[in-house]
Amino acid sequence: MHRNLGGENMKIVDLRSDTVTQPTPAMRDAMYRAEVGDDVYGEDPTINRLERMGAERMGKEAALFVVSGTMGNLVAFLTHCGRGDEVILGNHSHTFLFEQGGMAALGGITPWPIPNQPDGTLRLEDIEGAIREENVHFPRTRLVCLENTHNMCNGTPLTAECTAQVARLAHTHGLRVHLDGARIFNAAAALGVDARELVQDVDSVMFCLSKGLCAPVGSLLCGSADFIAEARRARKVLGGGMRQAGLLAAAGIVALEQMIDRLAEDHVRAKRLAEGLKGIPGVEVAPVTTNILYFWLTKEVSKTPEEVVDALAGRGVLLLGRELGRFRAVTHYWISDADIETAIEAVRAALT
Ligand code: TLP
Repeated sequence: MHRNLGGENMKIVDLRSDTVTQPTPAMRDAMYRAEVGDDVYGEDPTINRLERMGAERMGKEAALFVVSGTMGNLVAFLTHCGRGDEVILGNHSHTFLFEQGGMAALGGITPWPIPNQPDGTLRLEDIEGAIREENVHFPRTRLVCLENTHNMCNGTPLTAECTAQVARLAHTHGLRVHLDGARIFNAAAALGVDARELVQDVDSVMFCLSKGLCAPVGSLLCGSADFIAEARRARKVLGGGMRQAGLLAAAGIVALEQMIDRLAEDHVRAKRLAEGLKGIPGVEVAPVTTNILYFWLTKEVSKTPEEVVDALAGRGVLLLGRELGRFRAVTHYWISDADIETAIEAVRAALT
């Protein structure tokens, strides 16, 4: 991306998120040609195809196209739970921290946050301890929600075994499991497994097309045919019934066909960025396993995070500076090897 700053055409290295990704030329072409229809009548052939492909990729019976990851998670909560039900989730999960408490605000569902371990997992004892007994004073526990990869926990992927253990425990207690799999294909790439293995034990999974996969809009919620039929109602009441949105789904199809197999490249670049940053005095870097990298400054550095973010922006490098006291940089399709070197040098310069 280029931006015109004060007359100079500066290349911008945008590491704030993989949500900033522009659609690829193949996506724009597919959008232009997409066959469309009224999706509320189930008549958009491109959306129908994308939903079939998404379900197949997750090994589930059906899928629902929604505008965002936030909507996909909320639709899942509204479908699994009724008013007064409770959801057990991680205290650093996106669903708890960054979705406006939508489940409570719009669904009358209470979240019960339990500690996320540094690798994004939830301890089985903590889950078990949070499950409510039948008692007239208590809400009813209905659902456990996991996140893979875990955004705030260094983008760490959750293994299939870990997810299976949680699902076994939840199902034994008659609970369901929803997975916020916004970056599930990054998890699969990092672990070297098929994404189906990572989601086979959960009752529903949401994944995003509009992050590392570069589609401009959209996520897919996947689960059993019955679950998705109910979810379609929840999406509609939220105002998320779209009409000729096959224009958007067309880009999603390209995302699934062309953008998954290359995600490992983003992980390599994130690791190179980590290596480079580690060489800069005053910088500490968290372990990197996927495309999300966190770093922070040691006490010896006198600059505030805001000053550092501003200094970097002045050099054309954008990243987030206030993520629980850490900086976040996320690699994606539009970040090249050269951009990584630019970012490393910009951080070095910003700190001296
Ligand atoms: N995450 C965004 C911000 O909201 C923080 C980002 O830049 O990382 N689940 C996870 C794990 C996410 O990281 C996000 C977006 C969502 C859900 C929500 O997706 P959207 O933005 O499509 O609503």
